[in-house]
Amino acid sequence: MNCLKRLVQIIKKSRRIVVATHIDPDADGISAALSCGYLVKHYKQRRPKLFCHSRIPGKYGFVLGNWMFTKQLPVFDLLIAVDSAGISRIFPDPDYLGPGVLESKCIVNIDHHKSNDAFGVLKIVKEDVSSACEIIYTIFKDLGIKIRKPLAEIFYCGIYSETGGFVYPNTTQESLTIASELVGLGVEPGSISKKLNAKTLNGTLLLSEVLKTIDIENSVGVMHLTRNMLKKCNAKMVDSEHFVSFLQAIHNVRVSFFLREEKKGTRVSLRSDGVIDVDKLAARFGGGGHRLAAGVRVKMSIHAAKKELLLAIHREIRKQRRNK
Ligand SMILES: [Mn+2]
Repeated sequence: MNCLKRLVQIIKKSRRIVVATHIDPDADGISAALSCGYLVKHYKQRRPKLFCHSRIPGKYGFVLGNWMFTKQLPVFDLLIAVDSAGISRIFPDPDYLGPGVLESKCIVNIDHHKSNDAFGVLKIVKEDVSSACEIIYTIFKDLGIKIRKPLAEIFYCGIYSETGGFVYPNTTQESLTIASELVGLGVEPGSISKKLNAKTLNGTLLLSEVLKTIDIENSVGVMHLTRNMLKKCNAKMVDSEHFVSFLQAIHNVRVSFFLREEKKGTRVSLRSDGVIDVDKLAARFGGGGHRLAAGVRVKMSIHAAKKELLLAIHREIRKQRRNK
């Protein structure tokens, strides 16, 4: 049976459906969950519950409309996981559910990460697409389900964000075609990019603090954010979501990473121009993502994490050069 037929059949026969996105959700993760919400509603005439272990950042309020995510996992017999390479991206604490719970449930895995570990009974995993939203948009089209403006905006937000506003290498003819179709359905690109790119004043002041920490060693750029800086600027961690792109944009910087001090350790965002695969590098420290953009949390201070990562990145660059 083809996998879309199977997806529809699973949705139709399930009673309690939860759509879940990953921790620290981004626009693609949130939009993918919302659009799956519309998909379920189309077949069940009622909304599924949406779950995310983290709070949804306030700036995505306009994407949510009158939908809501819960941080408390509802009882379910079907879990549709989106934009998540592994189930640990949804439930970071493996004991959260208790033993054997996941094994006894029906899980659908809709994702676009190369590192997807193929969990779930039904996997709709494609790597050569821009975003999770692109996969779900294609599902709607293939199933012949009409897309109205509110849903078109949700898809557009996911694809726009995941491609960095149609500039990252995952911007393809297909993703631009879909964006164009979404505009045809009433999406206004100017107003959406304005909303998605809006910054707070305190977030901008925080950026000025963080930029002072830039350090470039050969072609590797690094900078950091401490909890003190957050306090000083009265800013929030989510204000720093896009900061790493400033580092990676510097002439001659080929790999960059941004360290953020958390309560228990350091969160690292990595970017590469392709000289090394940062997904693989992050995986060595327990994280993941894509070849050119990845992330990881380490139980180290900023200082220790910077040292370890610089070492690992330089070693990897040398290895890649030797192999050429
Ligand atoms: Mn994504």
